[in-house]
Amino acid sequence: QEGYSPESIEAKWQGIWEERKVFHCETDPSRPKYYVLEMFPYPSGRIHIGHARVYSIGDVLARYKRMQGFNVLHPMGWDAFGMPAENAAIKHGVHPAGWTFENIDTMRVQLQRMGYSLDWRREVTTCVPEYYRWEQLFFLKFLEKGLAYRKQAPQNWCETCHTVLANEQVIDGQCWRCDSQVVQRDLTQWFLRITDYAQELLDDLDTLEQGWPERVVSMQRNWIGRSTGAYISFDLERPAEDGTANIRVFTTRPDTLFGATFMSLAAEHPLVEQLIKDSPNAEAVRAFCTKVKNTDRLQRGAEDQEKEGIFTGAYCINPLTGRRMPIWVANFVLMGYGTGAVMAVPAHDQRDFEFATKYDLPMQVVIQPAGDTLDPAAMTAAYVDPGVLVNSGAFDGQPNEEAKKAIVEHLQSQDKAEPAVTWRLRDWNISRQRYWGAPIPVLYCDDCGVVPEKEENLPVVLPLDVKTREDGRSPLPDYAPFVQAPCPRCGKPARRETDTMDTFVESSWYYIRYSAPWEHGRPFDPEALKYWLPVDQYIGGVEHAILHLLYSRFFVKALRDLGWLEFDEPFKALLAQGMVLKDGTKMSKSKGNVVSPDEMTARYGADAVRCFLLFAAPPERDLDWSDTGIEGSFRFVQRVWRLIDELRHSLPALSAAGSTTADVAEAGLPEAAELRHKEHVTIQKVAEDIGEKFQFNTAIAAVMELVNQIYQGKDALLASPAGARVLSSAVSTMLTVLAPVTPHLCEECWSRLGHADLLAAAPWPTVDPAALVKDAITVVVQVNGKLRARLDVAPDIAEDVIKALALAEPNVQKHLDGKTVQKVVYVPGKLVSVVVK
Ligand code: ANZ
Ligand code: ZN
Repeated sequence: QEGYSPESIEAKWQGIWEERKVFHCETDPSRPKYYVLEMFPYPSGRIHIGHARVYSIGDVLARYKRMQGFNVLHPMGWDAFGMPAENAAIKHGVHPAGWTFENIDTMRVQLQRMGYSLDWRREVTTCVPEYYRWEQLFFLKFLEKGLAYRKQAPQNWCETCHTVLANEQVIDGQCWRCDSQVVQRDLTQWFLRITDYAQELLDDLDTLEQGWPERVVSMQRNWIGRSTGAYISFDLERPAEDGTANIRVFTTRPDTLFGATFMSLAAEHPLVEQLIKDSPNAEAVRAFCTKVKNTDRLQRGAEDQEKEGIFTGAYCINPLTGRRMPIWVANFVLMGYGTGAVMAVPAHDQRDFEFATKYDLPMQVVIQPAGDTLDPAAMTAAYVDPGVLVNSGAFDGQPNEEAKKAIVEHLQSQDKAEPAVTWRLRDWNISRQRYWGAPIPVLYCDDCGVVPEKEENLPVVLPLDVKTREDGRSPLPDYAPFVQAPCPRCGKPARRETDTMDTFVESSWYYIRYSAPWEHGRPFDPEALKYWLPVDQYIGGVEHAILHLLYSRFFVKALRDLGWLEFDEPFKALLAQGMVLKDGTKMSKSKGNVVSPDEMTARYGADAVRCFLLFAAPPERDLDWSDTGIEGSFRFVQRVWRLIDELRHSLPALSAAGSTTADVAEAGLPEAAELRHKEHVTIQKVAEDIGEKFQFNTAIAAVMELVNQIYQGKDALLASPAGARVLSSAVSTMLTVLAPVTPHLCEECWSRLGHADLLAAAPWPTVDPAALVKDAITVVVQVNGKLRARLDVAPDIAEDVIKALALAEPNVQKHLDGKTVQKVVYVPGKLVSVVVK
């Protein structure tokens, strides 16, 4: 008897798999491909248990699909640029590059210890010039096409990180990385015109609904935020000093125009200064605007913020009622959306309602719910639902949806309105004032202005021989060997751009590079790309539901339009896995509840850890790490080990097809029929659970049941050669279907049973449909009265099903050849009779 020692068997099989290149894959259009990808890790130092979970999920799928005959691409790489490297470097006095590469080396070994079936030849590291040179090339192409541009705009600025943040990186007014308060600063930055693709990004979500979680699709829809409505012009009572004669608003509710009783402007609206020029109140208005500008944008957009405003002293005219509307500045109106001006309809918009109530502004009901009368004096909230128009002149009585169109058309004839669509999506600011990133390949020349670097001069290499600064500011602007470079156009001394790209640029296309990462002269090998892409199954955290996925989708569309590729969407299907918690809370160093995969693997082996991570919860759910849970998985793994240890000298060798119904009949034991039945039910269930439902937990549970049944039946079955064959088949099947979960254990057991082939490269077992039926009956098939086949079927099989099965039998087919079937009769439970001529 030999004890289970995961350390030695796991290392042994990892070595053999590597040596025999089992997980290497090649472009091969003659075979069906399957590309499974987990979001690549940031090389932060060590693999944590959350990584181990997502990579275990991906690995089960990869191994399963391989056994199903797919040519599987399962690669790994490193999202290696970014701020933590710089911060760690500052803290520990090391270079970001050194820190990053050391971490990568550590983490690679950790991943290898988990036994993931990865093609390591395809490893991609984003911080090396061989990688980022291509995104510099994409940038130049984008620039040429107007998809990249430079503009000055108020930006989210993090004082702690010394850099701008994309809107997506500001969470509740705070930096997503360091949680410090974000402030607004005017800066000139590089942008990618993702808004050019807003409509397509929205439309194509329909094609993703099948494979993506519903909530991710709807988060993307909201983020893109298409609104249909109209621009409407309001004449100023007195034209402003600079000649401005009207205010344009964007509204989604032109049907409420008769109820617009005042106007709200954003604090940044250029008209404000014009309107208050001669007002005695000018200083107070300016002070208010300054205060508002300094509160961050997200808070200003928030529903629950206290509404505040100030009257400018000026008026405009409602184009339908002809009434004067006081013009206010309001803190909840944003300059970056619509026109920065809002026609306020307090009876039907909640923010306007609160504002009007606070400042005692007039309210007019113009939409009435069917069969009811709203009393403005009694309203405690705006009425925002559909209804019919009232107090709206000629439009009275119209359903409000119809009135939207009618009112815009009416004003359109006077040039006072036009239908419009607006988007919440903003262009993507990719400039970062940080060192550890891919340089943006442009220069500034006194004579030529902004000049793109020449393609043949790429890559613009990030210098590694600089010292990072204590205060976190980028050392690049002060590093002459980098900054000083000749103008690519006129050759005179020019200055290089010292901003680097947002790291989300790297992660927007790494999955394409995996298809042929060794390409030197070009970013992609078109043939490899055509074969492997798009990704069939992407797996990662829901925290990337907006940022990374939207940017990647944009990149694919933009690269497609540049002629680099031919598909429209990067990820056909997406699985958003839950977190790993400890005692119901997130693991964190400060709580001291961090579970390290290394420690667990050292104690229980990678197989038990994988098994637990897959068994403890379905993938989308959060998983609670528990010591009793991992102990349980460890016991199961050992139970399998002991079973094989006990049986390995008594099990007969079998053909790949396993046991047969004849074996069951010959053994003549209920245990034989039951075990063979269980064996095949398990093959089917595990395939469904892994391949279709992603319920790895129930797949493992099914194998556990099979193991139990093997234990129960083994002694009786070993008593006869036919029984032993049934047992042997069930044991082999059990190891095969468990192999994606605990690959080393199964491989070792497999070889101890005398198999010479590798389980990692073995095919998935075939289900015998007859074995799925408990208590099968045998029905004979006759053609013109002669016995031609036997069918093992369920007693209650439907007549049309058994007739079809009978006709499909190869031997029946043979006797039908060239003849016409005249009659097929089923005598239930006994016979299918086919008459041919
Ligand atoms: C009048 C009105 C009446 C509105 C009503 C709504 C309800 P979505 O759907 O998100 O696109 N709005 C327009 N520009 C704005 C800005 N820069 N800052 C804040 N709010 C702004 O929202 C469109 C609505 O948001 C517009 O329709 C406008 O208010 C407001 F019963 O116009 B509405
Ligand atoms: Zn120049």
